Amino acid sequence: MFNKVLIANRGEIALRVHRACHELGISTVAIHSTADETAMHVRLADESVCIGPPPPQESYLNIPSIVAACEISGADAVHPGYGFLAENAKFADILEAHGISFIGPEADHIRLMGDKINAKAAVERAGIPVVPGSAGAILDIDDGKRVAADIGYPVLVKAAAGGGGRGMKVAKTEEDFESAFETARLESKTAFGDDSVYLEKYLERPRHIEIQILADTHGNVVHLGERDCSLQRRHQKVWEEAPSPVLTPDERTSIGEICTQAVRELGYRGVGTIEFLYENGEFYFIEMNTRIQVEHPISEMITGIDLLREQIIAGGGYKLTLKQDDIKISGHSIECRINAEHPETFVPSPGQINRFHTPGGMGVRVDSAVYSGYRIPPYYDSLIGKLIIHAPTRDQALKRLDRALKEFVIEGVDTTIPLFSRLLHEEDIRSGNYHIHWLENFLAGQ
Ligand code: MV4
Repeated sequence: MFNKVLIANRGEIALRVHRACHELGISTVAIHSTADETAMHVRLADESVCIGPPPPQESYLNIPSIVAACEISGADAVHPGYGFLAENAKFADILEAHGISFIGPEADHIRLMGDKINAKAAVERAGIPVVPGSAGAILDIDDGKRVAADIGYPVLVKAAAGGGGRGMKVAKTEEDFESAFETARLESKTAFGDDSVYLEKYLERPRHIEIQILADTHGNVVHLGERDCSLQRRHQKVWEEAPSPVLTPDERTSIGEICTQAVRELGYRGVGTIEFLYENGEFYFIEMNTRIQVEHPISEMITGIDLLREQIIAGGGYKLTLKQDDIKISGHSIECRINAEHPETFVPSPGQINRFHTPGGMGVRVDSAVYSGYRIPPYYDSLIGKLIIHAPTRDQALKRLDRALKEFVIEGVDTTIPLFSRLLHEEDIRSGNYHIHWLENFLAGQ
């Protein structure tokens, strides 16, 4: 097993990785910017290295500084967390060239899944259902209009380099096509430096359901069921739950087996998430994430599996001891992302947290790196922490969430806690009857 892991991240995920490493007997190295000298991830780690000034480009995204930190500290592996360099194939390549393990998939799998056109073709060959659409990139308007007519309007123009909804435009009819195509291309060129786009049938009111998979380098692949992440605002997840309120056990088994078989065929290693849109009982692949995700704890809560531990074991080339038959889904879990933002306007609210008191008791988990007196710097994302609930049933989870939100005290900055209390009163939330546009519609109607 690794002796020393450098954690190339900050905030709650850096703590999550540190905890898994320590339980495996692995020592940890924190890296931090000058804005994070007093951060909890630095205090907790066995060693720390300052790698640059506050802007992410000069610190948490600065590959030469991070490689230097590995060499100075003698780390034999890097855990990238999520965000920053977690899905940067070049970073994985560079680490490998320096004889440092990247705790994640092979660089080529990161590269494949980063190109949405190639990713879709590869998973389709491996048996995963995809959204009907163009066979590859669309190069000109006339070709696009022919393919769009074939697919049937409305169609969605998507960036091959996409993600986060950038470079994505709906064409409701052929009259809209030219403008949607040109706008998507321009946005994609600006955001990603690549103007390749492709077409898909536009699904109007789907849910976002993703399958968590875990694979080792010995052909063992398991899935941990799904997470329903339909409640999003501007492509940021706000509330996630597992299991999905709408899937049957048979649907879960069926899509889970399709995903594990595909991942085995692709020769993928580590944790991964296969994201689907789900509408009228059908799954349609949209993308695969090759990192540990923010919302991974809800899968841990319903399976009892420590995903970070398994990811590190698989990353070290060891065999997973888990078998699919050992994985039983038990109860219901909900995660609320608590951000330092105004609960109605979502304006970021960095600054000092004067008082921080977390809820506790049975079935309540808080993954956070803040403490009373901590000052949230303005340079990074606004996540204060994640409130994760587990209970035997969904109804009990909703009640437990309500009481945990009431216990939570965060003073000094605005937080999104009041939003969750409001959501708990909504009949559609109580019944699980929501889709990917529900939250934005709700917020627009307030
Ligand atoms: C779609 C779609 C409808 N139809 N694809 C948004 C980001 C990117 N990862 C995929 N996205 C979508 N792809 C087809 N064919 C609607 C979205 C979408 C969305 C997806 C998941 C969660 C929230 C969303 C919000 C708006 C649009």
